[in-house]
Amino acid sequence: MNAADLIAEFLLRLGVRHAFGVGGANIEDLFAAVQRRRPRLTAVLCKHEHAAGTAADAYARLSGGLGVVLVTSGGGAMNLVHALAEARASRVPLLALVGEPPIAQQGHGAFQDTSGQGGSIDAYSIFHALTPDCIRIREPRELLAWLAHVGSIPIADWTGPRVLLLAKDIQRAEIVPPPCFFERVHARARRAAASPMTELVRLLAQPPVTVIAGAEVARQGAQTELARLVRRLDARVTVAPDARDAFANDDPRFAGVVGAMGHASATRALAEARSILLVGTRLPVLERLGLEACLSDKNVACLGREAPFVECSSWIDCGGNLAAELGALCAELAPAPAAGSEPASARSATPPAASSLAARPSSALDSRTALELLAGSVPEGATVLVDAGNAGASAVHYLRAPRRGRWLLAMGMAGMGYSYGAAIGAAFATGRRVFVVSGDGAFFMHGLEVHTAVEHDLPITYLVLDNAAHGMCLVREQLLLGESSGYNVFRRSRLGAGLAAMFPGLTAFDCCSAEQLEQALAQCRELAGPCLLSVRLPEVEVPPFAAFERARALGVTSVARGNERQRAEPMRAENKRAQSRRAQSSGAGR
Ligand SMILES: Cc1ncc(C[n+]2csc(CCOP(=O)(O)OP(=O)(O)O)c2C)c(N)n1
Repeated sequence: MNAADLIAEFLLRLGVRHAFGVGGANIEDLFAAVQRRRPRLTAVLCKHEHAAGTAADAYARLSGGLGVVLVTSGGGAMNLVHALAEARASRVPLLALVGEPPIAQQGHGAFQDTSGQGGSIDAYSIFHALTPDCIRIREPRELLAWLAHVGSIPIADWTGPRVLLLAKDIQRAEIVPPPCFFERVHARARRAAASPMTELVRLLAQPPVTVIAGAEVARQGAQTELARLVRRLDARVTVAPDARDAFANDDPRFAGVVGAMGHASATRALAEARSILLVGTRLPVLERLGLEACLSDKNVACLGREAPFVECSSWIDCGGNLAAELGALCAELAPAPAAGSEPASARSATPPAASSLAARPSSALDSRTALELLAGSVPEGATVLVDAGNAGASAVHYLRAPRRGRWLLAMGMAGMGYSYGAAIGAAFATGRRVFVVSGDGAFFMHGLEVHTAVEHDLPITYLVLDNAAHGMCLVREQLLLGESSGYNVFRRSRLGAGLAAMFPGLTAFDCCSAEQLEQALAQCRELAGPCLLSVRLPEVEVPPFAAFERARALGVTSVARGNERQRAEPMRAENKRAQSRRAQSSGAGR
């Protein structure tokens, strides 16, 4: 077999069923090897390498397995940088297979040369800066050694992406794997839990306990073990913004989201606790904003794969074994209170406010109303993908995670547009409906990936909160800088009408009122494939974000769109002058 076939077989042994990518001369052999294994292994063509990378990222986060992305050299490789940075920052197990020109041509003017030779750019240096696990294969036997090494590491123990740079002739080289080569590849082996729990048990014996659950909980499939532990501790639960799926949002013990986009009820639950248990989170700044003072006088303990960013009396490094460690901790604690009794912890927990739609004028359309209407259409087991900006902050605050579903927010890079590629990976990983919530700015960055959803008739509902602005930046400019220069606003567009015309097969709407959105959602509920709802927001709202709390407390709910007309007028005049100059000079040359 050739090296490309060997890699495709290797992926199959790792449990990979879909690989995402964009083709090109230097990666076509790998694409072909993957496609030859359909339907066991299928290549999904994305429209941009960033989307392919984020599709693989979401596929890994949601399946608990490995995400795989295939790109060519040159622009293809460079387009992958952002997605790999997110996977690295969020510790997502992802394998990037990056093609390079044939070795003999490298440094001699090869097409899309990324070898670093002969004055070309060096893809190795770039990817190595993103992940220590980057290797350029120079000979086929190096590939065998690398695959044997990587294949022996359980996916649960990967702490980020790995990059394999493969020249085209290496992909085509004949390789004979040693006997039993594939038998040694581990897909998901897990180590047994063996950590000493004594200190943790002692700390947690001091009630009341409040848990802060992070994204690792759902990614490691540890929700059931967490729920059992919480009952055993009679604890309350708060979650990180990217971890709404760690614990049932309608459980009486649930006290809301912590941090910058979070709920006052979560802060209260933590303030009232004597002991705080971090589970699967390191508590970075956006998660601990507003909690620093409260954390400083508590017993803080942590179960997670990396040391927390906050002072902690006890940290158990559970690697990829969070579920097992939670189970072990539970077993060491005193028995739970009698079933059916009201959780003591829930008595003073106020669940995050859910507004009454009836209390609002029926046609008013703001982010909160739109999200509450969307919530009625999100079934159990669905996945919600939340993008950046005001849209993301509002979704974190107002939208609940679906029961037994998943919730994804790329906090590693917080890069706009993550959700468009990720939705493709999510749909393939779960086979269930995926809901994307994004701003129009994020749509303009990566929204054409909707075409991939149309291509595969994927069950994805896109909700674009269209305020014709980079809303979050506009609010910052006005409320934090005290300026209003207008550069953050755009001209209005009609995404629904435009996309429906552009992509036959896509059901798409522009919704200007709550009634229109309700009707559109009702139609979308009948669909098996993709649909897009562009919600026209008349104002740029001040989002539920800690930095703007003071303004919101003063009743400032939106900001002016700035002086874009004044800014645009001189530009239009300048354009007209330039046009007439061009017309004159081309006339003069005739
Ligand atoms: C790739 C990337 N570039 C820039 C930013 C900085 N940024 C954060 S929010 C935002 C504006 C988001 O606009 P939009 O998607 O329309 O959402 P809105 O805030 O209007 O709801 C920008 C530019 C970012 N997060 N990611």
